[in-house]
Amino acid sequence: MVYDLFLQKQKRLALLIDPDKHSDSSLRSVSMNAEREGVHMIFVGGSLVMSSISHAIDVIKSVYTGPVILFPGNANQVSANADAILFLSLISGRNAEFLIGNQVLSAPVIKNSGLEAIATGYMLIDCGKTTSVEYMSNTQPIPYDKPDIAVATAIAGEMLGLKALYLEGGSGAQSFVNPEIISAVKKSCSIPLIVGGGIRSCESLRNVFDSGADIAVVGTIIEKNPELLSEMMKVVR
Ligand code: 1GP
Repeated sequence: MVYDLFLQKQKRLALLIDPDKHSDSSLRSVSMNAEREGVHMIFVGGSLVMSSISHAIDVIKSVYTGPVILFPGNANQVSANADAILFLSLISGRNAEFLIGNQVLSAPVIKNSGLEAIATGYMLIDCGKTTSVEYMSNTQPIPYDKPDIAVATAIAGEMLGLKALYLEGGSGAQSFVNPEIISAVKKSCSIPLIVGGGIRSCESLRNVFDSGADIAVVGTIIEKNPELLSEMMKVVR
């Protein structure tokens, strides 16, 4: 089970791949890099994905042996070729379509596919600019300096039985999630904590882990600078 990996008390690095940003050959090369460096898992998805997710997963899996996990922007981004799916509910927002609507649409497909679904409370945190998630989901992020709201939201998610929490600054965010929010959420909940968005250096990765993230997610910076992955894996180790 992929979720067992989330429960192990070790820091993990996930590489986010948006299939639309790659040709087959660049997809193969980022995935080979992830394999070589021992990246713990690959997340696949995006706010808008126009290419075939199933094909992208096949290409990734042809060279990468770790778990490939769907990180869907909406109900269309489901593929049985993945090992698991983050079954996200956007609990920081108040848009019923992203709290439960897309989940109702995709649940029967996921069930029939046999995909492992990891129920995850997805929380968008303001990190300095309007992100694709904010725009596409039509929800407001939790303010950067309001750890109390983040904690209340996270506790509610845990009480509802969610299996993980995801603090999202948004892809390409100006800064990563406020460390005060990460540590406050970590202290108040016991389910695995995923943090992503705006992590651009080893220093910020270290900060995210030190604040309490169990799994950190990087995307944009590795697209720009693939060599950094090796340095980031040293931080994780
Ligand atoms: C995953 O959206 C992030 O949660 C990825 O963000 O592209 O800024 O690394 P970056």
